[in-house]
Amino acid sequence: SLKNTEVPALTNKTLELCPDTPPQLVGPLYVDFKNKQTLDEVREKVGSSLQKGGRYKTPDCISRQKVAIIIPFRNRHEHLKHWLFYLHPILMRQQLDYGVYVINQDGEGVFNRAKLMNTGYFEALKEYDYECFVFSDIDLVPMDDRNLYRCFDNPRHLAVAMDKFNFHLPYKTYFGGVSSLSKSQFLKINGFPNSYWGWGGEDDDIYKRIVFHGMSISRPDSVIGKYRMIKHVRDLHNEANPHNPDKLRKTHSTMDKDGINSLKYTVKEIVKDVLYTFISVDIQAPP
Ligand code: UD2
Ligand code: MN
Repeated sequence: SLKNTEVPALTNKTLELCPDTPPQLVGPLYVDFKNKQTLDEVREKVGSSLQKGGRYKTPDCISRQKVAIIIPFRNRHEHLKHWLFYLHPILMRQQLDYGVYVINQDGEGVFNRAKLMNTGYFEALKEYDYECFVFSDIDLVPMDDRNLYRCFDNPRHLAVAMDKFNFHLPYKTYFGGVSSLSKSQFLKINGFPNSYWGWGGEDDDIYKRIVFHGMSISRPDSVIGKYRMIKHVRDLHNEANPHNPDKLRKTHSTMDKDGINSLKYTVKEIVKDVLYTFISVDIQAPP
């Protein structure tokens, strides 16, 4: 061991693969959304460890996976600030090689969460050889850093115990909130549906795609899987869509033609903040 006056020799030591359980995790976390800090203060706090565009690679070891975090987004800047404040330190402790992609729906048309997530998958892959994709709502913060933002042998549902559902799964097949799929799992199900405009149903469609393609859902336990959701009202232009339940009855016949193989959008702008990559996209939303 080194005495505290000794300087470690600058060896060109080769890094080893990161341990399966990251050693810096602390477990349960205190989470609330009362703090009034600005985005600049968040930049000061965590920005110095990041590369432009919200990219990070642990210096301690070779990360086990390259992970793109994909966030469907429009007009939730206050939530984004909280998310960045909490998530960056957690993801760093998890020793990931990751990037944060905020996929902003351009214009005022009807919102489409699943299509934005497909778009994020595609855009992230243009930047880096990501092998794992974590899809997260902007308003969900994990309450335990042992909930690993990486991929597993089966598609993973991470948000299993949310405060808004009394820290329980609302139903057994629920797949909303936060999930992770490896590149091959995502491709196997042809990505997500593009046709669910407005609120509801798209998460159940994704669940069915997974099951219909012979996979099952992996989940953390309900202690590690606790989440807080920032309280909010339903956004404008994201009303519950009464056609979505009908769509859901047809997943089996539509899934192989509606998905990443039929995705169409145009990129309007890409902005690289230190904390995230912000990609504005026109997804041809109905007015
Ligand atoms: C639930 C699910 C969500 C999704 C949705 C149905 C939870 C915690 N989450 O969310 O995963 O299945 O139902 O579509 O139960 N967003 C914007 N701007 C908008 C509208 C939506 O940024 O104008 C994004 C944002 O990331 C948000 C997400 O879409 O967190 C889901 O929308 P929500 O939070 O309004 O819906 P919620 O909480 O009922
Ligand atoms: Mn929400």
